[in-house]
Amino acid sequence: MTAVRPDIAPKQAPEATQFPTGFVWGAATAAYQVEGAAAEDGRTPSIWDTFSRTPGKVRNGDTGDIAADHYHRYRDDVALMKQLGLKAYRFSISWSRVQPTGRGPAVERGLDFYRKLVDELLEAGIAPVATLYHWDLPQELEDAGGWPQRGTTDRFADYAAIMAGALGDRVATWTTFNEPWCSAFLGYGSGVHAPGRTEPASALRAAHHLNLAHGRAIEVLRDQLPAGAQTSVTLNLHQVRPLTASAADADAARRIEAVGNRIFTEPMLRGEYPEDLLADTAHLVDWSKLVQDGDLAAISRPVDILGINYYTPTLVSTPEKGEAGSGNDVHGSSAFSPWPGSEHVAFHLAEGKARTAMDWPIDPNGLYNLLMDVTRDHPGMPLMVTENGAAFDDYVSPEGRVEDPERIAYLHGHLDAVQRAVADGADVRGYFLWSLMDNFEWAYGYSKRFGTVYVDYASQRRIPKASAHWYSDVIRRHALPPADLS
Ligand code: IFM
Repeated sequence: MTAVRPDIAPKQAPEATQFPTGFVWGAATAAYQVEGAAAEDGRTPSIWDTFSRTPGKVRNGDTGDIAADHYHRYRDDVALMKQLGLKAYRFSISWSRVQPTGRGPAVERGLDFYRKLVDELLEAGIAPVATLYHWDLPQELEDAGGWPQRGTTDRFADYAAIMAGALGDRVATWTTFNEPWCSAFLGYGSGVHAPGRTEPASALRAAHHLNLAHGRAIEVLRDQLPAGAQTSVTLNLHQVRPLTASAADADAARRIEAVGNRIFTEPMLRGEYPEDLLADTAHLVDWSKLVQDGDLAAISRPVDILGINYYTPTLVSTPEKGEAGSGNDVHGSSAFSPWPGSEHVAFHLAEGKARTAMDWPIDPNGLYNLLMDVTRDHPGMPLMVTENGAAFDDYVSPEGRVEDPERIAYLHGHLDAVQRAVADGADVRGYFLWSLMDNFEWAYGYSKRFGTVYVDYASQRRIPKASAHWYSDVIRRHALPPADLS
């Protein structure tokens, strides 16, 4: 046996840093984006069915009628998730599938789909993470006034109770809303999302009612779920940066932070609306009437986890003299601003950075900064990256493969940012890649592919992209591979 001299250690790759013990590895989807089966088993239209059927609203006139046909193919999809080694699957529930009119008794066939999906996941050793609302309000509730109407919060609390009753025994992690900013401000402000209304005051009213509905649902979930269950909300917090060091640009950043982030985080996590937000928007709504006694106590019921979705930073400035606001806002183009009270702020895309197919600059430091900012502002808050990923113009090679090195680089950079934030004190509990598979990208229809699994929509064949194999390897290692292997 050859003795190894202590001063000459065998050559080894440096130990890769492990993610924390218990760190959850997942992928996410949303009901309208993947399920299809839009008119099956009692499901009725949601605002997205109506919106996507409205000429000119969605690219190519695409709809979610069939989408990735997950409703019929969920067994194969779960098998694929298992094969990739996913530990958790974040999906959303289609409200109008389980409660078609948004009120009254539930439809068992609708509930059965989610029961079967969850059972399949549990059988495969994959933890289900259920989101109650990912933008698809039953159309009947929009017809009755939608989120700007306070009564919609009662409907949501009832719906939360139905779902807790149906799945509470088998789903351990619940999220009330996904990105309520988009529901309020893209849905009722700029109108680039369903229901397509362009009413700044309604957008603010919607934001308050989404907050209230969140708090009321947390109360219901807490009452009905077993003690160990975790509750959460997912916010697309904007990583806002001023374009220059000028005082005017700093004020533009403050305004966008207020109506983009603090309008949700402050009432939810501190039980108050920010004074500067109330002042910036006082000409649009009378907050003293909108926010009723007891609302803030309800909204601030504690959550166990704060979900954070991040894609790209938000770069803002005050407009040059004579220039209108808006500019290169990444949230789609509209003559109407999604920023009530701050319509004059100008938006920019950072120069000198690679971009995704959405034209969004790639900036992993934005995720690091966001996680650190939230940790600074809300110390001790457990965080979960509930969405992160990128669209690229993927295609199938003649050999039947989908090579997506840009997505691998994107994921590597952002997971590295998560690791740096954890090392610097952020309590990040997990990461969900957006998205498990290509799907209906809202106003962009099927023109943008965010999946780590390619979907050939004509045949509904699934092809794991190179990034899916890479992600699978990360999960197996519980660490990032060396950069030159990725
Ligand atoms: O596809 C969406 C998802 O539904 C919500 N967050 C952003 C994703 C990419 O735009």
